[in-house]
Amino acid sequence: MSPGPALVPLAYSADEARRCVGDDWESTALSAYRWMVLGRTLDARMQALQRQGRVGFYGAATGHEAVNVAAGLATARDDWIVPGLREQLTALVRGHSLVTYAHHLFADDRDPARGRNMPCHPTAREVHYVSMSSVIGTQVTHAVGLGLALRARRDPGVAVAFFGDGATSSNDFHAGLNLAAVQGARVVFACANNQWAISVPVERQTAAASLAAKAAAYGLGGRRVDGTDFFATFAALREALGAVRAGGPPELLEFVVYRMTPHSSSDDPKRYQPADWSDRAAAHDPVGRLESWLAAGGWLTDAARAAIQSEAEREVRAAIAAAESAPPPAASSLTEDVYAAAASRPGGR
Ligand SMILES: Cc1ncc(C[n+]2csc(CCOP(=O)(O)OP(=O)(O)O)c2C)c(N)n1
Ligand SMILES: [Mg+2]
Repeated sequence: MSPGPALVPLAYSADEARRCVGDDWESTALSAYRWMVLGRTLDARMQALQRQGRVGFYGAATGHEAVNVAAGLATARDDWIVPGLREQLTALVRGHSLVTYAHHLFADDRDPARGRNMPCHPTAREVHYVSMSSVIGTQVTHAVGLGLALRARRDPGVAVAFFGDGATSSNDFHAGLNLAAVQGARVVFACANNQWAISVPVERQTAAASLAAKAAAYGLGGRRVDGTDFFATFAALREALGAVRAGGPPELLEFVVYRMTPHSSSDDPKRYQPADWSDRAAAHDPVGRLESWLAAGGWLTDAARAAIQSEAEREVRAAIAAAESAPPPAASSLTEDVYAAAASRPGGR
């Protein structure tokens, strides 16, 4: 086998890392790396389980880990995550339990949605992680409504609306950015541009020079950020969140990432991606980039790296075992959580 392409290195001095992340940059970067390894491990395992028929559906976020972890670490408890299709790791970083997430993936009786929602569409109320909608773009306007409510209630939280490059062609993207700008919603728009909307490459999604450039049409600021660079991503999110929290206008951040897996377990990218795509994506692997930066600086030894990897595998295995031992929702529970109480019917049959 060929060794594969060289990683594009992260070129930060320790001082620059401190400027991006803060005085605790070393522990934050290590913690980010741990979470990124967990996300990567979870994706690999779940894609395999889907192929074995043990979970019904899975959408990996492989390649998006730096954005998802930075969002988990840069947001505050009061903030809200309104996800696109791939931000489950953000919910975990914000404190959602991996075991509960596994119950959701197995659609069992301990799934908070009790198997009613499609697997890989979690909701995590306790960490302000709104249920994912597969209907592309609709969450953008939901987040704007949330951001208006936060402002009206003088709530310190900020809503972070995630969406993909494909969603920038949806009506809701345009309506959402316009409304948020005009009304001053407390929202940060975070576009994870993984360069594909299933089989449609981003070049066919827009003729604009960037997705960030679209912000100008609504009178907003837009920034294009390397979403495979944890430091740049964290700094951009922290700055945007701080500015909106301080009463500034909404902002659009475009995180350029590389989708490293099929769109979902129902997709076969060999039918449409160019042959060199996976090599290009591998060169921008966010986990590998942070890992080699940490190793080169002496902050991550081989032994620590191996320990982090095996701990992630242990955690994922334990969560799967817990989920596989839980019963499915009883058929008789089908209308529970739908009606407030079973209505007694006067003169009913
Ligand atoms: C309104 C709507 N149209 C089409 C689809 C089918 N669909 C599911 S995912 C997807 C592509 C989404 O691409 P993008 O926004 O870039 O997000 P990514 O999957 O790359 O994270 C499409 C077209 C849908 N779910 N909703
Ligand atoms: Mg996309």
